[in-house]
Amino acid sequence: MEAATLSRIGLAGLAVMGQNLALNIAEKGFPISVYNRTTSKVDETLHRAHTEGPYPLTGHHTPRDFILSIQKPRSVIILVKAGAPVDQTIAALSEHMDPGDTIIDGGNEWYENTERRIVEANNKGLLYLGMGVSGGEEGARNGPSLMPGGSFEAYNNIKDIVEKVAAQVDDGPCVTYIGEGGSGNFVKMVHNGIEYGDMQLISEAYDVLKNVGGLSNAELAEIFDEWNRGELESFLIEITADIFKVKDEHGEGELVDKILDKTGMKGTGKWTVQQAAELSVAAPTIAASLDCRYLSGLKDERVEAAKVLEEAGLKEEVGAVGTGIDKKQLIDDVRQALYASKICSYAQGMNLLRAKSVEKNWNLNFGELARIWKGGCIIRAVFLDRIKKVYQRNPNLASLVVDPEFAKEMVQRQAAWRRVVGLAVSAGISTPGMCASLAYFDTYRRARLPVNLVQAQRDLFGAHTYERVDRPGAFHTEWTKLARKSK
Ligand code: NBP
Repeated sequence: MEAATLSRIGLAGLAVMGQNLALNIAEKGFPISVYNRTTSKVDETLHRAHTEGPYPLTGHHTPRDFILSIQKPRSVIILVKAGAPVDQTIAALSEHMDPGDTIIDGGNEWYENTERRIVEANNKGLLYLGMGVSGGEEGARNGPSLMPGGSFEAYNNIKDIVEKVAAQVDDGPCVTYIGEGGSGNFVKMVHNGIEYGDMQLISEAYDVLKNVGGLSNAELAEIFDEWNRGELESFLIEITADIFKVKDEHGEGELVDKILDKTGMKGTGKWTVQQAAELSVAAPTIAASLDCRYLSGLKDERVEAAKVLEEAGLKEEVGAVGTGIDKKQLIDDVRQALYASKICSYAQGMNLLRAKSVEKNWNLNFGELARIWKGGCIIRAVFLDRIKKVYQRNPNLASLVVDPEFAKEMVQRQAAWRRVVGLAVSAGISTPGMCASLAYFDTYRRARLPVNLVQAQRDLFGAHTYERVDRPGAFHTEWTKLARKSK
């Protein structure tokens, strides 16, 4: 093949993400070769490149033809289902690749798989990147947030491409070299954990406004539209407003009320919580959102529990609380509670990233991470610009909670935050995310906690020793003997 006809880059795996990212890359003027195990998807992508373009995209039906159609050193993005399909795709493609070529896995991959594959690729002289891609179908097509980690040399080979295809915000493209090893996948995983937290908090705000405040879907749409013009401005608030406006084409009212209350999930939220536990980082808001997804899955059990507890005498308190409510005040309180809860949730996510960065020596730049999340991805929000500036001012900040500006905002909002949580608790409306955030705030900000008692208990039954507040050293006391002697 003539060098002039070779593509600049290749992409294998043409489901939702791959197809749209390939078209995005081609649209930006980078000739691209595409391949998929099931070849009908290759033809589908070619058709789209022709009708939406024409764009410089060529389709290939065998791994060999695909690889040989790319200019050297070759860069090949893989967007297939995470896990074994990635290994199988790498095996099929790498057979035809040469030393110096690069494999870029754009899937939601477990970071340790990426670290294993980096070593395997290096053994063949290949370079490797694990690149988190966020923004779903729309982001992939028009500008995602990209989180590439692994070989810096490989990153430099594709820097011009990813900087063009990523979402663009006021301070640059939503992509940066994240760090070595599996850091790109890890950062994407925590991004998803934060996304779980955001979605949970928004659903709680909806629950309180609907079931305590009595707001209709039309009113909710209006409120979320209004919130999207203020400090909460974000993709998730914007799409939530849209959701409330969609009518049910099969019946009365809005579609949102007809959706079964059972959430799906693909595992990145669970990994985030597992990693938080591994690293001894408290992430209660993210964990609460995961637990809520698990509980939502128990639909039949919940329906049964509602019956059993009603028979046991539990009364639905919601209506009773709803009658004496100042709607305007409630809406404003919920907005403030949501914002303050969100700060705590992001504090947890960023602290998890910091702990991992220290453990792995990744040297993550938190200001840059917040910046590349400002556009393209699901958690994109105006608020991330604030987080970026906070970490630019102080890269070693212990927690977002103690940044002077965020601290002030939380203090200003705490009365509203406590009112919402209190009201929800008395109405029997569970707000596990808001409660977890508030408890996190109240635990973190207290100079003294009641765990002196826990330490005493541990020392009593396990001789684990304790430290004292007034003198150094480890102490053990014969608690039971002393307590019973003093009787
Ligand atoms: P899927 O995760 O649904 O995977 C489908 C693709 O994997 C198809 O191209 C399929 O080929 C290929 N594949 C499978 Br399945 N097994 C294979 C094997 N053994 N060998 C070769 N190819 C195989 O696609 P997606 O939803 O586009 O997501 C791709 C990646 O991006 C995933 O890691 C996902 O978690 C991540 N992601 C998705 C989103 C989203 O919004 N969907 C957002 C962000 C990240 P076939 O056509 O021959 O079956």
